[in-house]
Amino acid sequence: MATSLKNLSEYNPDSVPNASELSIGIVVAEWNMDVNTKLLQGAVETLQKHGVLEKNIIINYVPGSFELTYGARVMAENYDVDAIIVIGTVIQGETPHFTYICQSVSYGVTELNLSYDLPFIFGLLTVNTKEQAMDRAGGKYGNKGVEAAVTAIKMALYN
Ligand code: DLZ
Repeated sequence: MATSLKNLSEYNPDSVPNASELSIGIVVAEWNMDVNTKLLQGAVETLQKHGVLEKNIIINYVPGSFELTYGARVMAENYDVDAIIVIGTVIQGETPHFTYICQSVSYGVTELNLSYDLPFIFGLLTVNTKEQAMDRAGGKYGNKGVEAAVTAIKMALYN
């Protein structure tokens, strides 16, 4: 479904289990940090809303989205977390860079999901313009960070 038909912040709170026992890792890319800060804020607020303690939210940073896979793997190896969200924003430019980065992150996150007994959540915006990114980082189409946090809680308690 196209994002323009869905508000990323809308969900049924009753469908989200209590998360007070969970620890959640978040890896954030520094490229497009103005957008990613809003995604991170949406994710953290949503985790806390459902009971995750501030001390149990571990946040690490990597230079760009391409490095998210490695950052998430290092977090999985070094922290006792129940799910890991990767947050980044890739904006289409004039070169094929966009395609390579998006493919790399989606492939990398899939690989991590298959390699670890731990869910890795895809909190990556892949958009054509900065405006489209802001629309999905707390703007008119909601906040992808909220969606990623809800997904992380559900998948951490998935059985
Ligand atoms: C190089 C690059 C470009 C062109 N665009 C983005 C982007 O839109 N979003 C993002 O998160 N990172 C970008 N990067 C940086 C790469 O992800 C990576 O950090 C560098 O290529 C170094 O490996």
